[in-house]
Amino acid sequence: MKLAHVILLLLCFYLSFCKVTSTSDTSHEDLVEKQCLTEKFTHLSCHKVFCQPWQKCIEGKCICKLPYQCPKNGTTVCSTNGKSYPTYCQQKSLECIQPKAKFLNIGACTPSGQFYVSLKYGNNESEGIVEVKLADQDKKMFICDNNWSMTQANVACLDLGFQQGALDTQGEFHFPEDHHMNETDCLHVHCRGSETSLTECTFTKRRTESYQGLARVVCYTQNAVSPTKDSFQCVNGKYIPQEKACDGINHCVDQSDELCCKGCRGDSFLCKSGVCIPNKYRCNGEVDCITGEDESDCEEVGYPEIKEETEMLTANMDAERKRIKSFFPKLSCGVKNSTPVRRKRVVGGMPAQVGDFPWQVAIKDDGKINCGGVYIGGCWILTAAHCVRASKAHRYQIWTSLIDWIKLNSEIVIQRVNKVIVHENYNRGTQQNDIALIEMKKPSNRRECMLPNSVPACVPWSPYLFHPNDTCIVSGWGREKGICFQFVHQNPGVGNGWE
Ligand SMILES: [Ca+2]
Ligand SMILES: [Ca+2]
Repeated sequence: MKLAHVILLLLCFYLSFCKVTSTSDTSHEDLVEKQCLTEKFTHLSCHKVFCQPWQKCIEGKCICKLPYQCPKNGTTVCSTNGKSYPTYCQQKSLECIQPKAKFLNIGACTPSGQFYVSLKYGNNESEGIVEVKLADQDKKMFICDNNWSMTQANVACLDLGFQQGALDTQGEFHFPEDHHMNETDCLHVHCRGSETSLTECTFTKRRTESYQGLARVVCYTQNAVSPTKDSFQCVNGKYIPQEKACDGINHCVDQSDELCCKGCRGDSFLCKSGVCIPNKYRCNGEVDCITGEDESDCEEVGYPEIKEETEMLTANMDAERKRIKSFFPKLSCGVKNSTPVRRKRVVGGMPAQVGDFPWQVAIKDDGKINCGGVYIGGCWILTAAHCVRASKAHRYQIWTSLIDWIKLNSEIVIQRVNKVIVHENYNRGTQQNDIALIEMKKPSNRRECMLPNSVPACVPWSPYLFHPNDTCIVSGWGREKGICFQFVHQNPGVGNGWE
């Protein structure tokens, strides 16, 4: 066979291979939701993503917590300002307020413990082969290039003061001729992408090592890139290629390339909130989508853990971040007590069973039940403003666990009302802002209201929880065959009037 034939054969093979793998290729499709971009969402937009454990969500923005608002449990952490802090969360909350004081190492500060990262053999100071010196080691080491990606590269550039992270993880940099090094002697680093310094990532060394390439980076500088029609502009001003948006990888550093997506490309997963997350975050035991679906239907998905012989050189701060999160209150709303039983539903309403809607309450006014309400936790009930009057709080009773108004069930608990708060802009004529809160009376010897059979409904924590065409269920009391029942309506679930 002639050489030309061999090349042709290889080309055919290559093309057919490409054809097979590109059936779901979305690399050239624009998956970005243009309208959403005008909102300028970033990693600090808590209607789209969760805040860090050292931040709190106020009106859609992640704000720094104060150190005392962190959980107390944890290990001492040393910061680059030379001070030790009792926990990682406290150090990060202070760093959030004063960004110069970064994480240095776990444990107390030591006089010699400095970490630094530098770029070697580049053509200028914004590029090169990545070299680090870990806080508790004397020797400088290079980083291996397997597992080296934009996630790691962005953190390295950020650490070096390039606020927009990395441009590329490639680059032709050569060792000087007289340089001799053992290229198996490099470190592995794993970052989550939200770190502000490379020392916050986990460094490991594999025990058995063969020849490795070394990690390279070109950091992003303003004049490094001129935008084209195929560029995506991040909220922080960085330009990235259009096809790097909506692929689950945070190229922008501020995550703005992953927050306005109608689909996701590559190895990533689309949250209902329009956010692309890496596929490896699916069913990993941590809720990453603000709408929670990355952790639902997880039975079949499970990745076997590949154990490699590695030596941990620095602490795993990502595990520490997850541990801090585990101290926060768990989601305790919107989940009913009873095990769900599959039943056929009738459009138009059907009787409910005990425990089906444990947040549903009835508001009794002068012996009649005219309105329902929703228990939202603590002593609070949410209802419609047209159902109540602030001046008549003493008249109302809250009946919980009521199923049948004619045949009273044994689970019912009756609560007195302390206060009614009607929306300050409620308009009785137009029914605008038709919403009110009812505070129930606490038992005299208790600090909280006790509702043994009730579970609070979730108050939406993001406007992206619900979408057009989502199926909703409306619960309340209605008349069915002349008897008063708690009933449910399935789609079309419009309206809130179940009087
Ligand atoms: Ca991306
Ligand atoms: Ca997850």
